[in-house]
Amino acid sequence: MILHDKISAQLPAWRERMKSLAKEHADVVVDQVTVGQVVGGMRDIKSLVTDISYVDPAEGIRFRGMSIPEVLAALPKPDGAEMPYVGGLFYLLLIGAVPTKRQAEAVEKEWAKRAKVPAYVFKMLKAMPKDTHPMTLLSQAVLALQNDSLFAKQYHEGIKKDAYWEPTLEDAMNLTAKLPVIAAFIYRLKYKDGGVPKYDRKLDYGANFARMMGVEDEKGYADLARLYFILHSDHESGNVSAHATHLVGSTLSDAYYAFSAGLNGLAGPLHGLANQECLGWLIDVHKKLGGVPSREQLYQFAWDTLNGGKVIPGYGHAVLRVPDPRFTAQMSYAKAHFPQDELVRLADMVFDVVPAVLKEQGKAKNPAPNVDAISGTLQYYYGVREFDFYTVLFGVGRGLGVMANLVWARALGQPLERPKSLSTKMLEDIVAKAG
Ligand code: HAX
Repeated sequence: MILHDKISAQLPAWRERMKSLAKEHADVVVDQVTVGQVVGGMRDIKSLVTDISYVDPAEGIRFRGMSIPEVLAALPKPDGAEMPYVGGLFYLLLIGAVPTKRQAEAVEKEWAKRAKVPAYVFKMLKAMPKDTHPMTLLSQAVLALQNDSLFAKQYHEGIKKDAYWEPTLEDAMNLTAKLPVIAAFIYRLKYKDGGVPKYDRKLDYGANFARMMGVEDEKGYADLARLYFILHSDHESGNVSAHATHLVGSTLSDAYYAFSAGLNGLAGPLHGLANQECLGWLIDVHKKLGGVPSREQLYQFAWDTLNGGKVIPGYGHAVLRVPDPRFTAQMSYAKAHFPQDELVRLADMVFDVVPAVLKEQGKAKNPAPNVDAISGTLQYYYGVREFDFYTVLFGVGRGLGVMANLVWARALGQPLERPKSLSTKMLEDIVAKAG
């Protein structure tokens, strides 16, 4: 497989670099840790390593050193499409180079071969209560596939440590291939007629997803799906879904166990669930204020939300300190394709008004929009209007980033994670000693 051979060729050099850091420079100090960081959710403690993506607080995400606009311009596209192959993005994340069209298509072909979801998974999903949250269904489906893990099987047969990454790559390909099928199945099971059409080997990941979802404008939605999955794929290693996947994977749990854990983290309102909450907030504004409001009305509505003790979803970020380039990319897409849509106009006005309100309130370190401030609006336009499904879409995209990371974590022999905890008294003693 193309990805296997490319990783294999790079591996000796990466292993040398990692070995040199671990053996020769292990005592070099990276940073200090403050009491504020220890009691404050470990913000900014530099303690994870990944070469797949990096979030610059003042600039946003770069995938393998490339900004979002650079990625969207450089990756090859299916004929007639506006957005690149998702397979090309997966290649970039795993290999660290922009693929040719043929290479991106080779990844797409691998996915098409592996997309079939075993019938028992669908049967299990169908047996769940009708009001089960779609994220629960997605996480369950991923866990149910664990039975097929090649890594788990080969590990128990005694595979050598150096080769762990190879069945992990197989698991990563098998899992990412099935995610859009499972997601579309969940959508149709919960909100439509149930069942999905078979994966079409002639179509790419994005087009297949649009077809399986059964939306009206398949071509437009295929481009949105490509954009959405690419933008949501990776956001360095410290965010909850990536970190939970990595943490669980560090026990040598396989890709399925690890990603199911990551999805459970993504389901939280402070993380992936914010996209459904954000659109809910926009629609609330629209309904209560009778359409696109005046700036003054919106200003007051935002303050009412804050005074009600709630956060404004889609705004703020733990690392970023500027508007999220993933927000900007989606807003540009919406403005280019359907600028007159009322929710797009409203989201744009919110972008104008809410940062000022958050600044006045003075609490949020970053008053700018994050990825979730607009993503639901785009789905809504294409007729995917079931809010609680939106985090599932995020999950499909996030699968790409965390799986690429898991493959490299195995390839470089990243160890079991085990940070140290202190008691409150110990912290107080440290403070007293510092004077
Ligand atoms: N509205 C109101 N208050 C906000 C706020 C917002 N959008 N963003 C931050 N604040 C508040 C925090 O609640 C916190 O208040 P307290 O001191 O009373 O606890 C204070 O400002 C400082 O927070 P911070 O340091 O700026 O932000 P954190 O790193 O703690 O949290 C969050 C980052 C993204 C969780 C936060 O900004 C938030 O809750 N935003 C709204 C929810 C959201 O959009 N989540 C999605 C984030 C992107 C993502 O991961 N997607 O998956």
